[in-house]
Amino acid sequence: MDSQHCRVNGDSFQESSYIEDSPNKNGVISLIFSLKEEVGALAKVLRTFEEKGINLTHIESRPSRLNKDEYEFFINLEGKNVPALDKIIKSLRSDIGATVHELSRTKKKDTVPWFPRSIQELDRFANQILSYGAELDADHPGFKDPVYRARRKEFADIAYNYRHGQPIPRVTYTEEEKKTWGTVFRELKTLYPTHACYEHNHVFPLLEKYCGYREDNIPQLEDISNFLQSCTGFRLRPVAGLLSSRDFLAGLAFRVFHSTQYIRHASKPMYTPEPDICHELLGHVPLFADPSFAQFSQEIGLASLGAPDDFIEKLATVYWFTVEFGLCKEGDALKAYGAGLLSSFGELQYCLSSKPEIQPLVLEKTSLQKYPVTEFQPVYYVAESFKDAKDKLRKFAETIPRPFSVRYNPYTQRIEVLDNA
Ligand code: HBI
Ligand code: NLE
Ligand code: FE
Repeated sequence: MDSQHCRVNGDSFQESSYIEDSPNKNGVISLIFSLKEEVGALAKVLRTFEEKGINLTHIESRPSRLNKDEYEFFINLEGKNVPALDKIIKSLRSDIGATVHELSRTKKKDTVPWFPRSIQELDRFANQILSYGAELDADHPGFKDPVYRARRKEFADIAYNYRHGQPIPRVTYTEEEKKTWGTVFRELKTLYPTHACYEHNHVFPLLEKYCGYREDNIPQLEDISNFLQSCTGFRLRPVAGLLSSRDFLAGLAFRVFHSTQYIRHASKPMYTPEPDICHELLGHVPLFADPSFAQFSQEIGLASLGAPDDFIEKLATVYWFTVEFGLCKEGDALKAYGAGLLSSFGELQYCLSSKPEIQPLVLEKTSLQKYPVTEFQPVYYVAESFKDAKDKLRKFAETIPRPFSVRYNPYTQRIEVLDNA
């Protein structure tokens, strides 16, 4: 993809991944429209674009699923002349009777937010870090530590320069970093047999055998990514810090997990509010090797594509209370499967104590729950099983107001956009 698609670094703390394009600035706009099959129908439409001086950069066609005598077209165009484009869309609707859906990256009423349609397009997220990228916040334990800050910058550069398909660069961790990992690894391992769910305990020995999980070794993302691909098709991509919920969830739709590569500050091994390599490798990775959990995660991602902002917030909340902080039933016992629990020695003990409130997972309710991000959770939600969580999520996803549905094609690694009947 060319450089005009790239986002500007430093555009921080926006909840969604839109660019506020002014009409004169280049942006990409996608349209889906359908036409009755007849000679010259498409040519007529294309001529309108030509007359208004709008440059088309991509076009795809296919027979419509809904109407046998119609064709659907998906086009990308340069959003330089938005007023002219509005006129074209109006005339497509009124003069030709076409159904037109606009997928746009600009925040505008009645448009569907832009989303990646191929796995390569995830490259566009690389520079969209919300916080903590290399610039640490004042209350971060590493804020006053120049060595830690310089190190974080090295990791950020790996992530910024990474492109889909490349091997993830291997990192030589320092003695101090290895010591921090060793502490976290050792302490958590004593809790897993009693506190972690079955699937986590099932996969963990495989990671020790094949991926270098050891107290004295920080495993490499590339090795883990290859391992996960052989289990469930999930892969890792290095990321410099927190992405927006929209971008982060979109990755899951492609079975791509954005993983940090740096480690938490040595002063706080037992709990950190931001993701780090301990959180990703000890918390998330074991479960992405489980087929049912992998599918659940991907479905959250698919549900997020092109969804409106308020729905993204609900999905992010569901993600938070399942993938990050979920508990599940195992017979009469409760176990942790949330990655934020499985990577924090402090919170893993706390979540199964009598202190927090425990609620059944009911997405209509869970999706509205407020939560703190820098301390232990006051409430946890319990899933009956991953399958149950997935069934609930499918029902919930049907309530997303979207004029289309999506499907992932694993052969082409593309999202197929389907008409909603
Ligand atoms: N970004 N890199 C990264 N890692 C996460 O775990 C993450 C994120 N952005 C948002 C997010 N998690 C969640 O809070 C949900 O909003 C999806
Ligand atoms: N609190 C977790 C930990 O200390 O590992 C990280 C949570 C990231 C969302
Ligand atoms: Fe996480």
